[in-house]
Amino acid sequence: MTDCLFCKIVAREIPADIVLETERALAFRDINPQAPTHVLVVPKSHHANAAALAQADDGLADDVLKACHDVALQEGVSESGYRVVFNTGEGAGQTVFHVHAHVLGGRGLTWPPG
Ligand code: D5M
Repeated sequence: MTDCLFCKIVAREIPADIVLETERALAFRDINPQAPTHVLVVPKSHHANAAALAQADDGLADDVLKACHDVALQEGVSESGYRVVFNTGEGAGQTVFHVHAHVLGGRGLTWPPG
C-alpha cells in the first residue's frame, strides 16, 4: 500500500531499528517505547488490523505470532514475562492501520491495561 507508514518501513523507504526479519514478518523497535522492550511485529503484506490478519487464512497470523515469541526470546524477556498486544480499531487506540503486534517486556506490567 503506497501511503502506509509500516509498508514503507517494510520496503526500507523509512528507517527503523529492525530487530528480526522472517520471510513474511518484520520486527522493529517502537519509536515511542512504553517498556524497556517494546518491539512492533508486522506482516510484510498490508492488512489493516488483527481482524483482517486473522482472515488472511494462509498461516500469516501464525507467522506473526511466532515472530513475536522469537523477539521475546531474542530480547531476553521470555522468562520474566511479556505482553503481546494488538490494538484493533480507533476505540482501542490503534493509530497505524497496518496490523502490528506490540511486544512489551522488561518491566512489571499491570492488569488491566489503561
Ligand atoms: O501503535 C502504533 C505504534 O507505532 C505507536 O506505539 C508508535 C509506533 N510508531 C509510529 N511511527 C513509528 C516509526 N516510524 N517507527 C517505529 N514505530 C513507530 P498503535 O497500536 O497503532 O497505537
